Amino acid sequence: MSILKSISFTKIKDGLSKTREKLIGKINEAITGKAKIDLETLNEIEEILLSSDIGLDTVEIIIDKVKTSLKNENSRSEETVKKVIKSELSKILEAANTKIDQMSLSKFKPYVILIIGVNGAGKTTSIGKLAYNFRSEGYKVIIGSADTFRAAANDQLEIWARKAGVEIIQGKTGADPSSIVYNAIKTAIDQNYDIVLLDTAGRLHTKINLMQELKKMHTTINKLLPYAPNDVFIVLDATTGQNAIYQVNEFKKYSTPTGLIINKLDGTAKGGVIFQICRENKIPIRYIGVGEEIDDLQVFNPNEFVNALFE
Ligand SMILES: Nc1nc2c(ncn2[C@@H]2O[C@H](COP(=O)(O)OP(=O)(O)OP(=O)(O)O)[C@@H](O)[C@H]2O)c(=O)[nH]1
Ligand SMILES: [Mg+2]
Repeated sequence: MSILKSISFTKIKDGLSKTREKLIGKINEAITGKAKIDLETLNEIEEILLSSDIGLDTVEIIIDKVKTSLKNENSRSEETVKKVIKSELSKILEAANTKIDQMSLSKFKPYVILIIGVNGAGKTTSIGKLAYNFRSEGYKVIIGSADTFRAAANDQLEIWARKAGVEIIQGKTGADPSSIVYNAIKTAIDQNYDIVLLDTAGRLHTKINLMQELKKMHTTINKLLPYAPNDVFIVLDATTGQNAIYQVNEFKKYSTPTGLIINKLDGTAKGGVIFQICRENKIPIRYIGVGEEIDDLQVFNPNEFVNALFE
């Protein structure tokens, strides 16, 4: 897959407008027209960064860097401040995302992606959007609806599958999720599908039985395809802020996540949480959700993200 193909800079920019207003807009207000950046202004900037959920450690690092560069510069200009903040934010995202491989879709057939996360994070919508993205690139996609926990889950996923124009394998509410996982993968093998997307029930780390069910799904997948799943994406809701970091750590105990999908960035002014997530978890962000439409899932690219914030 040419992963950059599905990036729409405009969508990312629009989706980040709340965070941009709160973060960059406020910083601009604080520094505009100041001939010299004084301590009071730096404190103000620190407050602004903190208020968008960037996280204390990260903010301290940024402010230190700004101070150092202001000392070294002859001109204590507003441009210097913005340049340093932008470069520090980029570094954080790049450090956590250096290991993004091009998905080796051509090497594995079927390529299996398991989607996990807490209730309401946006798993099902992400599956619909991913299915749409992959199908648009010419892949033959099948969805396994392994959320048998909630009665409405099947219908919801079926609507998305129809929108994306892909096949779906479902089971009855209350059925063993692993049985649907099995059927979906078996069908994919028999009928020559390229990609299997597996939706799962929302599960909280406190629900041990649900977390253990995840392990079972992994075993089932392995029975049919020893190399799979190729990817396990944890879906996070950006509006939950700091708690997202905790969720990732809990899911790591029961699964082997390869990437993150951060949703609902359009609905929050605290999109800065993405920097903290990158600093804390060494798992690359693969996609970001910036809206509820089928084409609102964007491939995550650190540079594009920071550029969109500062645009
Ligand atoms: N604004 C916005 N809404 C989103 C985004 N992603 C998901 N949503 C909305 O979030 C709500 C929950 O999404 P689902 O996909 O059903 O979440 P889920 O993780 O499958 O939920 P459960 O199956 O109940 O655990 C829906 O109303 C989605 O439309 C996003 O990027 N932006
Ligand atoms: Mg769901």
